[in-house]
Amino acid sequence: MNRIFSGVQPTGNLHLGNYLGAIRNWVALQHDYDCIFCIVDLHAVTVPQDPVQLRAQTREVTAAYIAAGIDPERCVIFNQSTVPGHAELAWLLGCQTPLGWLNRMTQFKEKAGKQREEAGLGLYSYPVLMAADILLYKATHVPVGEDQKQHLELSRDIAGAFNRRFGVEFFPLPEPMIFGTATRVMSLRDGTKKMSKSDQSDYSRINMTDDADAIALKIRKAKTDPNPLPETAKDAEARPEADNLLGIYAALSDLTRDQVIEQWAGKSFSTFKSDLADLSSSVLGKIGGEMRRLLAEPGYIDDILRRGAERANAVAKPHLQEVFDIMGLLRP
Ligand code: AQP
Repeated sequence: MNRIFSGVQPTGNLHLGNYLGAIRNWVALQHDYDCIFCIVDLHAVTVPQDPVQLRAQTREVTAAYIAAGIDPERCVIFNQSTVPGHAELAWLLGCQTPLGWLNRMTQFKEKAGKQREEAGLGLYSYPVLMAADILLYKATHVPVGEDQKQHLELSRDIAGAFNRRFGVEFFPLPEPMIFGTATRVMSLRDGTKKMSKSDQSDYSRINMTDDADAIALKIRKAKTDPNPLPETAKDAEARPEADNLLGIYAALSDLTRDQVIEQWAGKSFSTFKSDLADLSSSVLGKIGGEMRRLLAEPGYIDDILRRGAERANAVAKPHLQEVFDIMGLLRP
């Protein structure tokens, strides 16, 4: 069976983008693939984290996976730092990765910004760790949002470079799976920026744990232009904030973007926004409630992570052993 690996960073408030761009798709895929879902805490520490918050957020992401419908019996759920193979393979693959490849990564440029000289080495080599995450399990498919496309391409390049360098067909080239109508959910305050956990403005994102009032307020305040809703897909494309809300509506209601445009063409934003708020609350309300219930039982969550780590280690260790052998690293 083909294998999926994917993950979310425990870096703050999980939002509608993480849900629609990633977690929701995983729920649908879990029946057809051998699935490994990680809480990527080693990625989180590429920027400063408060240790107390990091622990809490790791449990929160785990709760979100389960509350959204990922079955912890069927799928492996674990946090990355409990499987040492991720860091070990990242080192070995880093030794095969030219600096020029990493210099092209736009996420580093965006996250480091003007503080490039102060940014940590981990932030720079983040995509190598991501390649290691995937290749450690010889995953064949990686469902992610649009923002991770470049990193996925690099993972394929690194896998290919390793295979060529040692003359083997060891790592499969992982296929990105970017699908759904909301592969890139944008900020509610700025249709040119993606919805993000680290955005300073609370009104920019809908959190997975927001209640109905918070969701309604954020959608009401979402930036739109003064015109009625677009009449055509072309018109929508030229209006990023409207297009974003239409995409969210389509994803939450399992309709195509064109169907939603047709349904709301020329109507006022106020009725559309109130409908969108109801739709968002009905989907996220259930998940948020279940997350709160699970988070009240940290022992249950930790048990799932512990069992997940055992299962992940059992897959990872033999692969890493083979990498050592291929590279000539003696294990006396
Ligand atoms: N806005 C988004 N639209 C669609 N998909 C998204 N994803 C993230 N933001 C959007 C997808 O969610 C998965 C997990 O993302 P992540 O936690 O690893 O980190 P990120 O991509 O850096 O996401 P954030 O939430 O924006 O975090 P910060 O603020 O820390 O950078 C991935 O599959 C991602 O594609």
